[in-house]
Amino acid sequence: MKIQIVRDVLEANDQLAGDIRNVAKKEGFTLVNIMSSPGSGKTTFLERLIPELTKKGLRIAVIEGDITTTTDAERIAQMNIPVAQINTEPFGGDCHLGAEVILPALHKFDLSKLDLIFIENVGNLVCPAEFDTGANFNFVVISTTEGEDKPLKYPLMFRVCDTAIINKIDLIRYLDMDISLLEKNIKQINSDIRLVKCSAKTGENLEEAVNLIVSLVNSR
Ligand SMILES: Nc1nc2c(ncn2[C@@H]2O[C@H](COP(=O)(O)OP(=O)(O)O)[C@@H](O)[C@H]2O)c(=O)[nH]1
Ligand SMILES: [Mg+2]
Repeated sequence: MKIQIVRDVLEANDQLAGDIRNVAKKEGFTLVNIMSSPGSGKTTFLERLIPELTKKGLRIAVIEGDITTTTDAERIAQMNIPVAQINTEPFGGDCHLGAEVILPALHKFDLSKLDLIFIENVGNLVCPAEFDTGANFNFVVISTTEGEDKPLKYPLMFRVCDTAIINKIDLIRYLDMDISLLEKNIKQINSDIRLVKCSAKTGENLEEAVNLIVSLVNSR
């Protein structure tokens, strides 16, 4: 019985995720879901990326997911782009965003005026990977301070993502970490995943992420 309930929840979510992809196709926007553990640099990455993507002519909005607080949404709103905040605390403090909360958040925007919508998912390497948000592309941000073994410990996250952003490369020189081992572990879980190494803090190699996102939007 319990298993049946879980299956029903996931099936309902998958159906709504399909509806979201239909809305994206009809309205002509691309939806990119960004996931990571807390503190990997999702918001900093968006703060750096969005001005560059705007310069390339993309009209952008962000859906911010957190259990509580609007701090990230406030950081994003400073860039004068549309932001929708989802707090999961009123409905049980969910550790992920499901398609049922993404769909109404999308309708807060004037979708005809947008090319690209980012979701900053709740910081967590487990639950967000289990729920399809309806995104066209899934990114995981993994920072150098998290250790080389996380892809092996949290494989589903790396399996469902098409791109892994290895962030905080500016810190490597201070850390006892082997970045090639981290890359090897990510590829062991998902040999097709794209890897982009950058620093959202210093801006090092962010151009590669910018160009990648522009090409993903243009590919649709
Ligand atoms: N050194 C360094 N710090 C970073 C980098 N990216 C983010 N941070 C810092 O990491 C902390 C968490 O970043 P934040 O963007 O809030 O992470 P989030 O929880 O994934 O959204 C903040 O103190 C950021 O300044 C980076 O590339 N290098
Ligand atoms: Mg954040």
